[in-house]
Amino acid sequence: SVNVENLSALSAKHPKPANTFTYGTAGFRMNADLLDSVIFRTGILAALRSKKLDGKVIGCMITASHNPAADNGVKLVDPMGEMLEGSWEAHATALSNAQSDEQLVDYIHSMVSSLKIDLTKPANVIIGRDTRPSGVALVNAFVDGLKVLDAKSTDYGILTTPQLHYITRCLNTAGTPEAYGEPSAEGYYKKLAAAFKTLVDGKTKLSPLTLDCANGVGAPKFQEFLPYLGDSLSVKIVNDDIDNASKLNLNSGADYVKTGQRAPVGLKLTSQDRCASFDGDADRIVYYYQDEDSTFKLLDGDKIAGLAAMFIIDLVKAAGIDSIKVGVVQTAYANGASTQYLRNTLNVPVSCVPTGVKHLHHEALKYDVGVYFEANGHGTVVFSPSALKTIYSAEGSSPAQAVAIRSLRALSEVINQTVGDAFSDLLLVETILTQRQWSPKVWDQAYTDLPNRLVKVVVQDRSIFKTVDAERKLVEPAGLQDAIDAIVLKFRDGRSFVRPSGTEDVVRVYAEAATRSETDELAHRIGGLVF
Ligand code: NG1
Ligand code: ZN
Repeated sequence: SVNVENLSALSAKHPKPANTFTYGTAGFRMNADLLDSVIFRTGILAALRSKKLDGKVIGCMITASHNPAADNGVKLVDPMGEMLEGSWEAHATALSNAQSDEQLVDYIHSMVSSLKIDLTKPANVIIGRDTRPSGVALVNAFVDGLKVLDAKSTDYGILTTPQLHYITRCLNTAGTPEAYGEPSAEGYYKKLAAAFKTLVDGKTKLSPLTLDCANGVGAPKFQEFLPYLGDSLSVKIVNDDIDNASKLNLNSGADYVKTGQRAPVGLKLTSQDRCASFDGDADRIVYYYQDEDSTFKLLDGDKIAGLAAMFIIDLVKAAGIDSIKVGVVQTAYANGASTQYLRNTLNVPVSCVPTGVKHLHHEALKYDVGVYFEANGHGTVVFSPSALKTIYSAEGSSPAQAVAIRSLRALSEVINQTVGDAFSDLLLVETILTQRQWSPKVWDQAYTDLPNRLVKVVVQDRSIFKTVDAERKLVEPAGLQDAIDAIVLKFRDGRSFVRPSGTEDVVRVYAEAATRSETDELAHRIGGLVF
């Protein structure tokens, strides 16, 4: 059983405030001042998780992604680089809310017995954090949590979220046939750069990409990455001021660009220039450019998914291995025009799942090659073991087939298969645009987005909103969905849904329709129903 004296001594350093906490879609995330006890207790949970999995390495990332500089957060990563198993989220929540050391010990013991955790097993945990100043103290709180159960920890310092996922998987697969790479940031750079160079080898280089790093961890890390890419890619980094903490995500970054459908500060858009924005922990990316008539054009996660699916389908055909079936996974926030394009033009199966990467990732694993993206730019591509086997054993019966097979192999290496990764997704998009010699405008021509609007509505209690059908329909409060349906019917190409956010204390209203003004009116009217 747990050494209670040891626990009490450590716990006394991390007293719990009166607040109630929830481990949500993105782990725990809130103002950093509230996080000390939560992160200490998440350390205890990480140690339990590792012991449960026979000492496998568990990852811990301290970040609040696109949220303001004053926030921070924590999420745990399972051994293969995936999000913490869903059923453990409730344990995280319960531990964080225990009112006393006694309750804490009781809960740990109840987990030990119900989950059959052998406390004598070793525990190994690795830690990464973004550039937030609050990160250092929170790492210390987490390490204190690990000490409760004598877990071994390695602090990797500042990393992007996807790098932490990558390293976790590398450590757990080392020396096995599934070995994923060298477990370090350097190993990550080498792997991605080598694959990218293979993919663009012999092709005419594109004009430079302007990259907004949201004054976050993506800036120093992409800078660190550039030498590995050599002259295969030219990138001009903007918004790279990580020394002024308050500038993090401020009027910049993927979330700002996607939500506001406008360019970030610190970046001058000129006609046809290719630009991209990372979010604060570099797991999301969106592209954009300015049209001849000076309109801002967004190439979001849906556009990236369409581009990637198109390219992979062509490549699989060119390689002569079209037994490999490609599928795409979206959420309800995907633009209706993108779903139409995927289904009707590319003829790929499309699934819709609830918000949250774990749902998308899980569903994507059902395809040979599963492309998944949230509209906000978080996503990746996963290759099933059997698809990888086919790709690595195929030889091709013509030089053209051999070239396509080589590209597919490199593509599976350039893509971070553990989680959505802005660096890796950037290289994926740059690969496709280079191979096709496409401008962003040509990419954009695949389909035209329906005008859309996403609004936040502050309500008294968002827990009364209950959804079904991948969050597209409300079952509670009673009658509300009928009222929504009646309004939507009146709008051409109208679609709207309402769901409680999993990360903020708001209800989100999404609307799309044939024109901008109809969309705005639809969003306004549905918002009025909720309020
Ligand atoms: P919530 O707050 O549950 O809508 C938001 C994003 C998700 C996802 C999570 C995790 C939207 C509409 N929602 O979830 O896509 O990224 O945060 O960060 O963008
Ligand atoms: Zn993020």
